[in-house]
Amino acid sequence: MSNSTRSVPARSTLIEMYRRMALIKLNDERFRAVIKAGKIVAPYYSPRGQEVIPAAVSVSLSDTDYICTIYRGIHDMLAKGLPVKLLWAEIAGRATGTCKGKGGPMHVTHPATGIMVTTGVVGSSLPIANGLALATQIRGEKRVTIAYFGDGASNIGAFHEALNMASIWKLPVVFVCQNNRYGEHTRYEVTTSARQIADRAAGYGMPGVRVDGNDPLAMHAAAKEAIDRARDGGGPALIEAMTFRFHGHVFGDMDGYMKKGEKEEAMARDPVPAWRNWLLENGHASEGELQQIEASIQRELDAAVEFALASPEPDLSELMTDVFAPGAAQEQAA
Ligand SMILES: Cc1ncc(C[n+]2csc(CCOP(=O)(O)OP(=O)(O)O)c2C)c(N)n1
Ligand SMILES: [Mg+2]
Repeated sequence: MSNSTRSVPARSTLIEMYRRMALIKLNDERFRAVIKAGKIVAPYYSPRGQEVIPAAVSVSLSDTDYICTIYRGIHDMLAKGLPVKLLWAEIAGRATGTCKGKGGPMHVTHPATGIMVTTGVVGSSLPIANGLALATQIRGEKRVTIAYFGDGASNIGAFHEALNMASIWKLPVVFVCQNNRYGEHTRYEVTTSARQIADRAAGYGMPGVRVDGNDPLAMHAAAKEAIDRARDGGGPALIEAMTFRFHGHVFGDMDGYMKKGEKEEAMARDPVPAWRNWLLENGHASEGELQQIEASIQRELDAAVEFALASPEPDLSELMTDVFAPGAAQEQAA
């Protein structure tokens, strides 16, 4: 990392990127421990290894900017500022969660922090992001929308349609592809015709860049440039962020389809301790300061787990609420 010659952001930004990365890593470790202990039963798509991408993107966003993400999106949500307690309660299916426990891990939404949709339908975050961006454009707001998705999703029709439309209408949306080299159990090369997904941007008349998604400085610079341009009316961009997932597709995945040693090699280059070391070696942070950040995250996680497990499940009377917009249920019934 960080042979990058780009200008280094303010110290507070460097530390904030670390805080968000550490939160994602420690949250993931806690999550896997709690699932293993049988305290929560939920499908879990670990984002471990992909921490840098949303940490570096979201420090250039505000609460009022939007993100759309996917089932492997807990890192995107935490980096955007989703309260940890509400996330845990939602994933545990409790009434105190972001969606009253009725969305679960694949459908977390929290508009107060700009988390507008989480989807299990591959590729569907992109057209939804366009819709949000179009609304902000019509209202004359200076908000930016980020569409997070995977490498596999770039082969779905919705990707191509969404990029075309965003370009034509100059929508303030940044498409962030997290290329972790696999879609479920299939390698990138087996399914994807393009040498680089970033190259596909040219077909839709927008800037496209491939960046090392595990290098916080490179990722931050690419994201900031695209976000600033979109906010200033310059239209959309595609960022292909290269990364690797550490724990297979879904919790319990045995990784038998992976190249031997590939995962171990990626894990040895874990971007979170690498960034921590970089901050220390370059005098941007002290050991004590980073330890304090980590301890504070652990306390927040303790409280979140306790809150989620102590919260009630949604009442049966909630079954049909929040399903239709107000008034629509009656119209449907009529
Ligand atoms: C429309 C659609 N087709 C297929 C699937 C099944 N499916 C779930 S995850 C996945 C792989 C997606 O890979 P990628 O976009 O690279 O995201 P990653 O899981 O690697 O983050 C597929 C094909 C789905 N959920 N939705
Ligand atoms: Mg993938």
